Amino acid sequence: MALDRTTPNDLRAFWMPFTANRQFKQAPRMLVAADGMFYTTSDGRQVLDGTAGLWCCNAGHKRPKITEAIQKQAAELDYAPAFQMGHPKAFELANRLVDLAPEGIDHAFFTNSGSESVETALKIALAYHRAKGDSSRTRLIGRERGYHGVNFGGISVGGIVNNRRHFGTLMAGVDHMPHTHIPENQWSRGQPEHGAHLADELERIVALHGADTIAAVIVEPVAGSTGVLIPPKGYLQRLREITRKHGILLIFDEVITGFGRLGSAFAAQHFDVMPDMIACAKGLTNGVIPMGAVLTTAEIHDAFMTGPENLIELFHGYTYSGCPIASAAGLATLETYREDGLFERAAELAPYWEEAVHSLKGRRHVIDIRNMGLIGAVELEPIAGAPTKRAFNAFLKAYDKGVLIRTTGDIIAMSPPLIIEKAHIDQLIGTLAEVLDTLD
Ligand code: PXG
Repeated sequence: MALDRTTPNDLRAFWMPFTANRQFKQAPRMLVAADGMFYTTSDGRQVLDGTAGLWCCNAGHKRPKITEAIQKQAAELDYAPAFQMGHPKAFELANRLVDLAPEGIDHAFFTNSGSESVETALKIALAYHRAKGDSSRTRLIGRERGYHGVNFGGISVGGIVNNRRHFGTLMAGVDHMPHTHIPENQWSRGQPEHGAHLADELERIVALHGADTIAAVIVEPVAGSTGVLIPPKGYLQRLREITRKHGILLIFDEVITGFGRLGSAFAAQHFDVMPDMIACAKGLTNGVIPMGAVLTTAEIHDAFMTGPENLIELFHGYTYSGCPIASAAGLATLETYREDGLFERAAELAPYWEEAVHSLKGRRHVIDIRNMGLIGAVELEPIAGAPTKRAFNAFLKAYDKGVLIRTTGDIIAMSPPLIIEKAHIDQLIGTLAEVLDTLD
């Protein structure tokens, strides 16, 4: 098949997301094909994918099983109404998902993205308490530096200032815990030692508002977009104890940690902390077709299953909730993960990855490095008066040298597909080392 390697001659109409549009359009970076660990650019270069797309292509690119499943599904049943109708694959996928999830998670509600999974989880939390007659529980608690997508609920509980400041007053009744990124933990490998006590800040919030006004706490077990913040040892356990003590639901936003990133299906299993809900997306379909899900306990689900059986229990859902092609892609993705043993592979490779990422200590401008599973972050000293510029320059130089990394602020984040080989890790980190040496 001939690849379209041309760049369109008019780039104006497409308003690109989370992108410096004017800068991009002066020097576009176009990807035209992908296979395994590599993208092909419009100028015919191979670029090693150090980020699994945007943390989503965990099985690497162009996986035959997933491609075939999508093609077959499109030819067989392209779409089926999602409300008051069903099709078999959505039910099948829900079963497979709860099989993968921690013991005690029994139901899946489908969405189309991480942002929608977050909104759905927050709404279920509010409606759950109301269904139980606890309707004073309306407050939602997030965390500073948290990223929970871009919809109004998500940016309200989220804690990234640029994602919030332009959009008015956001949702009322939200409070935030402090983030866990403290200087004592510089150069940490895996979970840092210090900071479990930061979970106790929830007690302060409970004392301020009263537990009976709080519906849920939402956190990313490992925060990604904000620059890779790893939970201190004991922190998530403490959060679970405090939420349980006060009847507050605990939601794990596993949009990036789900599907093997830490070496187990979900971070909940890796940390052995059982949340009440898991929001996921991305790796659910290997990033190939938009899809997300909220996974819940039977206790939450069953609280809605009361009243007359002819009535809708939850007034929520999307036209594409569990749509046939996404469901087919999800099933094929989960099979691919299982057949290739990719979660186990991520766990096996994690020590090699850790050594490789930390080998960058001592390079110019590097002020911190942290890692967990197949996630790594290299933080750079910002250029005085020009924050984000140094890391973005690293991104541009790395792309020119054939590796794709991500930056957020002055932090370089890497999250490769779980099929990565040691030689690819060497290429990724070796190229980044060269790039760091040439940065202003
Ligand atoms: N929650 C978390 C924890 C996420 O990381 C979302 C929700 C929203 O998902 P959607 O599918 O609505 O984008 C995310 C998304 C990056 C990066 O490079 C991270 C995300 C998206 C794009 C880029 O860090 N995470």
